[in-house]
Amino acid sequence: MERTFIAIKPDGVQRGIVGEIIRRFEAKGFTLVGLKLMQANRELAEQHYAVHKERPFFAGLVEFITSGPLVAMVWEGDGVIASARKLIGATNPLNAEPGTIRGDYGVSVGRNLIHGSDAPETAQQEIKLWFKDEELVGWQPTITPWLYE
Ligand code: IDP
Ligand code: MG
Repeated sequence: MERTFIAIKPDGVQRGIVGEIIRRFEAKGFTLVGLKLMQANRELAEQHYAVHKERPFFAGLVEFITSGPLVAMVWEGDGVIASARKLIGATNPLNAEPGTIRGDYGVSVGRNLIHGSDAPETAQQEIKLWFKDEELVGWQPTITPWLYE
């Protein structure tokens, strides 16, 4: 089954919507296979956002993402990478549809609450970057037959 890396950024933790975000992924039918509260160091943040290192917002982004606790997660399910991006909404919360996490809770691109991997290759890289193998638990919820035919 497909897996994706999701992080509730420090603003999401400070805003007190960790439970609400996890609830949305659970309610959708995805399976939590990794979860930890942590504060990312500069090296980890720079590696995670390496693709953006030439962008003008890079320094501020790394500063922000390392500024406090975040919640790192791995979620599993059929099509979870693309579906999570839909649950999350557009990068700029002002463009994100109501009903999405960024659309419901955010107002600015630099404080958009949550990260989700954008493709299978990045999902694999990010999961490896943020989690050790032994921190991930493969399990099958007993409700699986009620989610998949
Ligand atoms: P994504 O998180 O929706 O995949 P990306 O384009 O990959 O969006 O950008 C990564 C992160 O960088 C965004 O989630 C946001 O936190 C930050 N970011 C992107 N564009 C800007 C900007 O123009 N100003 C400030 N921060 C930005
Ligand atoms: Mg991205």
